[in-house]
Amino acid sequence: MGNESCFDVVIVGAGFSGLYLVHRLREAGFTARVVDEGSDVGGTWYWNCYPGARVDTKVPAYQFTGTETWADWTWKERFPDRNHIMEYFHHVGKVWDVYPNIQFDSRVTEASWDDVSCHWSISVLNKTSSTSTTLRAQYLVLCTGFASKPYIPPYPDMDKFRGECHHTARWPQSGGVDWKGKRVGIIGTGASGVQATQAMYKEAAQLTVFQRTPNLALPMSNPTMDGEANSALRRDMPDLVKTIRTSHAGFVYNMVPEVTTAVSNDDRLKTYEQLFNSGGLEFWLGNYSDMLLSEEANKLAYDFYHERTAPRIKDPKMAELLLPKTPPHPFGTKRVSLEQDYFEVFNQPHVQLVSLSEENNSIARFVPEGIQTTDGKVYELDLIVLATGFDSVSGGITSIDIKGTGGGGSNIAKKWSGGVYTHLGISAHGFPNMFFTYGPQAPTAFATGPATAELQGDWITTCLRHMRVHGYNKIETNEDAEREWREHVLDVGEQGLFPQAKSWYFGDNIPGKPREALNYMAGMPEYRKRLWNCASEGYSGYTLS
Ligand code: NA7
Repeated sequence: MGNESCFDVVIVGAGFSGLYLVHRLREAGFTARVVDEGSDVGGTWYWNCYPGARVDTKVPAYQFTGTETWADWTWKERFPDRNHIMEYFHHVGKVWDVYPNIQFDSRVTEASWDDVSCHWSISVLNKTSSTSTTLRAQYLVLCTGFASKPYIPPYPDMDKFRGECHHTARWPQSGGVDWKGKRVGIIGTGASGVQATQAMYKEAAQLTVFQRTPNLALPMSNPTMDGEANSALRRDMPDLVKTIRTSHAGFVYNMVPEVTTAVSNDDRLKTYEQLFNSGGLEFWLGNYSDMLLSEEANKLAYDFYHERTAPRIKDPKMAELLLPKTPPHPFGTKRVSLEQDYFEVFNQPHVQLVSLSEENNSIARFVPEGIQTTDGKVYELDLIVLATGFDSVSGGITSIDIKGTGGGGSNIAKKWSGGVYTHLGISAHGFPNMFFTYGPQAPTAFATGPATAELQGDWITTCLRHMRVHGYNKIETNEDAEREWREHVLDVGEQGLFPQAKSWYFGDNIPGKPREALNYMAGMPEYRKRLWNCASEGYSGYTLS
C-alpha cells in the first residue's frame, strides 16, 4: 500500500514504543506513519520539560539494547536529565532514520474501523493549521504511553488566579517561566512534585508545597559519567542486555530471592545498607522477595529507611508530616521516587509544607492572589505548579475517540468505562487490527519503557508479518481470551500489599475511574513467556481471517 495518506500501519506517539515500532516495521517492509501531538520525538520526555525533570531508572536500563543505538552514544550522568534524554532520542531518531516517517504537531482525535474494507480511518488534527486530515491504515498502534493525559483536579475558580499556572507535563516548551524571586506553590508530591521542588526552591522567594500523601522517596546518587565509565559500559553492554531482557522489570537487578525473616538480622541490615547506598530504586525493587508481600518484611524495610532518612529533616513536626513513623501505606506500594536534597529543602526558612488530607484540609479553591484551603487560609502565590499526575496507564488510549466494530461498546472509552478488558495488555475485542503498547494490563508501570517497547514492538512486528505471510487481513481478540486475561491480571494485582495503597496503579487518583489493577504485576519474564506462547500457538485468543 502507499499513497500519501494510506499506510500499512499508523502509529500514535513518537516515544520509546513508537520509534522502536516504526523502525522494526519498516525493516520488515511495512509502510508506516507515526503521528505525534508534540513538535519533536521523545513522547513523555518531550512534554515533561518542567524544572528538574530527570529519569529515575539508572543507565543502562533506560535505553534501547540494539548495538547501533549505543555504540556511539555517551551518557553524561547515571540518571540523565530531561534535556539529555531528548538528545538521546534525537540520536536514535537519526541512527534509525525515522524522522521522514513522523508527522509532528498532529493530534489523532478519532479513529474508526471499517469492517468491509478492513481499514482504520484516522482523523488527524494539525495543531499549527487547525485543519483535519484523514489517514487510512490496515493497522493502528497506539504508542501513547502510560502518562500522556495530564490530570488537573477540578479546583473551583482556577481561572480567577492572577498569576501563572502550569501542569508539569504541559510546561511551556519555550522554558519561559521565571520563578526567580517569586512565590511558588507546588501541588503534588509525586515524582514530578519532588523534582520541581528540588529545582525551584533555591531561587524562589518563597516555596509552598501542598502535600496530600508523603513521598517515601529514596536517595538518588547521580555521579557524572566520563569517557572511561562510558567505555566500560559499552564493553559490558552485551552482558547487561542479557540481564535487562531476563529481569523482572527490565532493570539490571532483580529482587533478592530470600525472604526477609529467613536471614539473620546482621545479614538483613547489610543487605539493606547495600541496597540503600546504591542510590536508586534498588531498595524498592531489588529488596527481599517478600518486601512487597508481607507486612512484617515491609515494616522492617521501612523502619530502616525511616531511621536513615527522617533525621535529615530538622523540625520533628515537619519530619512527621514528610516521613511519618507509621507510613501512610506500606512502603513501595505507591510509586517510590528518587530524591537528591528533597528532605533538606524543608529545612529552609522560606519553604513551607501544607499538609492536605481528604478529611481535614484540602484545596478549597483558587483565588486571585493564590490558593485557599478548606481551613480558610489563603496562600499568596505568583506561580502555581500542578504536579498532579495523569489519568495514568489507560488515559492516553481512552482520550482518543476510537470506534471499533461495536463489540463491547461504541468506543474504547465506553468499552472500558466499567473496567479494562484486553488480551495480553496489547489488544481488545471489538477493535480489530489495533494494538497498544505500554498501556493497561501489561507490565507498564512495573517495567522500563525501553524494555517494554522492544518486547511488545517485536511481538507486534512478528504478528503483522504472520498476517502478511498467511494472507490474513483481520486479527481480533476473542471475548473469552480478554475475560481470562483480565481475571489473571486482577488476581495477580490482588496479591501482596499493593492494594492497600490508594494509587494510580489502581486508578484511585481519577474520580470515577473503576478501582482495579491497571498493570500486569507478575513481571516481564512471565509476560514475555505468555506473549510468545500466544504467538507460537498461532495467536491463541485471536481470530485471524
Ligand atoms: P503522581 O505520581 O500521580 O503524583 C501526583 C501528585 O499529585 C500526588 O502527590 C497526588 O497526591 C497529588 N494530587 C493529585 N490530585 C490532588 C488533589 N486533588 N489535591 C492535592 N494533591 C493532589 O504524578 P507525577 O507526575 O509526580 O509522577 C508520575 C509518574 O511519572 C511517576 O510515578 C514516574 O513513573 C514518572 P496523592 O498521592 O494522590 O495523595
